[in-house]
Amino acid sequence: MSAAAIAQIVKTIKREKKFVILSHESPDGDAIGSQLALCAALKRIGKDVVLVSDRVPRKYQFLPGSGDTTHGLDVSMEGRVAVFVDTPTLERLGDGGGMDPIFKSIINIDHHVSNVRFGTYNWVDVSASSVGEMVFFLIKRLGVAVDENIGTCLYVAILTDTGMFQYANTTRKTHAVVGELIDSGIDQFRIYQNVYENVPLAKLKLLNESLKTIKVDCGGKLVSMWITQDMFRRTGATMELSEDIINFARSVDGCVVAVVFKETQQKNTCRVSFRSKSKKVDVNRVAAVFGGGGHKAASGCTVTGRREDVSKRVIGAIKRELRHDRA
Ligand SMILES: [Mn+2]
Repeated sequence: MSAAAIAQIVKTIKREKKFVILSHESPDGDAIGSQLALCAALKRIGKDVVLVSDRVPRKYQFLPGSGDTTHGLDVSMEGRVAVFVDTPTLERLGDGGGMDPIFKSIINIDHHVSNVRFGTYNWVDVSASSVGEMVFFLIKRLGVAVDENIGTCLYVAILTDTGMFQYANTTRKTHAVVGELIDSGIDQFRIYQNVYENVPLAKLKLLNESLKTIKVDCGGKLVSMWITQDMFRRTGATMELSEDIINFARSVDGCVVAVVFKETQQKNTCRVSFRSKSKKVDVNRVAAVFGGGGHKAASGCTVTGRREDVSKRVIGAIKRELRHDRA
């Protein structure tokens, strides 16, 4: 299945000339790292490539090529082959939603279990730690050598999607790929500093505020936190800076499911993120109740309603899923 999909994608890339590489809104390390690596590789084999991205988060702006991205889609994208990475559905495309009919064809490369196979060619490998890991194999299949620039982008993709190789999605294969990336000459220490030790003070202030809301339920198995619009205002932090605050809830002793509620600028609308620490507890299923999705161990959705109601409905859905945790 996978092998046939890769072969078709390689054939399509070799045959076509013009590409646009896209990913989901609010790009994470895997999205932007995979996009940049693939973009560099396609350019190396003489392709005309455009990379479309939401604003690149500050901590990824050191990545080679990150200054060369375009916002949103326009008519100049017409007739190009679209390559989507790390994007489970076209709804998560943000700005570009609804623009898909303009593409000549769509290549969909992803590892989300919730991927809806929207592409002309779909390569979805839920066993891959990250799309970065998949793109590494694709680049090799295209006959492009992984140099330091490509290696740096792929390393960031893998590093961030595995939570620094700590999550259950980290495999022997992941480490084998990383071994090859190290051989390409990447500077892991510099990458680590850029991604993890470059924290704006506003983020720590936001963390401080949100930690005050931490609450445990279900005998300690469910740990939840809130980040309100008021907190964003008081601390001057942006939504982007709230990205990994959920890891503090997740790290609590005995926690099985961590959930963070983030109020968006839209009235009565929350972005809800989930993490599961148990193989038996599938938070993709929880997010799906509210029209969202993701992975078994990490997912998200958007829920509308008053604060207390949103909290009650979401925690109710988690409680039902937590029944699977009883050994
Ligand atoms: Mn990913």
